Amino acid sequence: TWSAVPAGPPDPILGVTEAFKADTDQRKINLGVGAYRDDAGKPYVLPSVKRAEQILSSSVLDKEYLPITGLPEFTKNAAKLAYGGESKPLVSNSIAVTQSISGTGALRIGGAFLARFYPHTKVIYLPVPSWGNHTPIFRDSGLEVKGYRYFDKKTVGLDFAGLKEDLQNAPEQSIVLLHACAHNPTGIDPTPEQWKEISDIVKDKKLFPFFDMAYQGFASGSTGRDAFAVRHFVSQGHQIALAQSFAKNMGLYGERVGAFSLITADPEEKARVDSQLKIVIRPMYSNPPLHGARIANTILSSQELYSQWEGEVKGMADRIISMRDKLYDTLVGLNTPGEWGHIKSQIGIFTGLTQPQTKALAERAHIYMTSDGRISMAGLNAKNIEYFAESVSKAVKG
Ligand code: PLP
Ligand code: TYF
Repeated sequence: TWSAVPAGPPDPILGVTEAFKADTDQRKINLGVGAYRDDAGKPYVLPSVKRAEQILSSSVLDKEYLPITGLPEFTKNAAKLAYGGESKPLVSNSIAVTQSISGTGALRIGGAFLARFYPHTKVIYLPVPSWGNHTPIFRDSGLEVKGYRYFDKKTVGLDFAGLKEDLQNAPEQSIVLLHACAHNPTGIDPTPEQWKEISDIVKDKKLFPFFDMAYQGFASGSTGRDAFAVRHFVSQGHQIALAQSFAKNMGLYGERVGAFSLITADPEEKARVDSQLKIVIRPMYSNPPLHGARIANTILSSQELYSQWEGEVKGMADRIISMRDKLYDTLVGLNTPGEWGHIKSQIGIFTGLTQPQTKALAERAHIYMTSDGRISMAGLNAKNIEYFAESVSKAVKG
């Protein structure tokens, strides 16, 4: 029956982990997947998450199905975290929000909703480059994917002129995907001033902004500061779509906790949109998982746990920043040819090396990263950073 099914390529990110696992060298380092590791290189379960789980396990809770759009307290609190408690559309009950299977599921619900109901176009513009899963998610949702310029190889920074030109030249009312903070894979974000200009172009051209916020808190260490772009757009009257993930900022990766929201004109429109979100979701997976949403909601709804969690997010962000400083200092200290300032100026988990270095590193030094040269800074720690820096230095010197 399946004789005509061709073998597909492995996932470019998760495939790196497979190669890493197969390597028996003691010094091996996995900088492929963007998952946080503590300073001992181990997966990190946040203490606030452990406390929330203790609270949940001592409560009498059933395992009944959630509603199609998830745990209502969780979605309310997730929206508050993203938009801020004072957000006008939030206060006026004009935000349609549903729980999702983490950020990926939120993007997929959004893609499917837009493909079905956005009246103006089926084209979505992604930054070049973008997270590798964006293109398949939106394509499988029924949208057509195009790109806008984002990364400037020459400056290892934002191609702001190219970005503006491409958005200005896009047909009016096109859909534009924006990484809210900690851009994956480049680690380069627009400045607040640049976000304001982007917001103006989006308004001028009547573009539809779809924000992907997978790293709220990871860029600056503050969830409020990292929501700047989202909140600025909303304050300017944009009716945005937003995909949120709690995988990274709560370390809830495998629990699959996320939210998708759409700003609508008023509560009556919100109710109609809500009803159609349910119709999109119901045949996909009926209703979302319970446990992770309970954990996230326990943290978001307790003042004490919330402040503890904010401290833990900052701790993760700060550890990554300290690794950036250490890597920069060590590379420069070893007189490594080239300009390494971007390691310190980039934001969030990821930093880019170049492709020939990637290959040399994997082959000679047992260091694994994606083939575009992206490294996950979270995989570096006090024990392996010098070996890593020395290996990069050697690879660059040739
Ligand atoms: N969006 C971006 C930019 C990401 O980097 C990721 C994961 O790394 C996601 C969305 C979705 O992740 P998840 O489905 O685990 O929340
Ligand atoms: O960019 C990353 O490393 C994360 C991890 O199907 C990831 O997105 C990779 C593949 C995937 C889900 C998460």
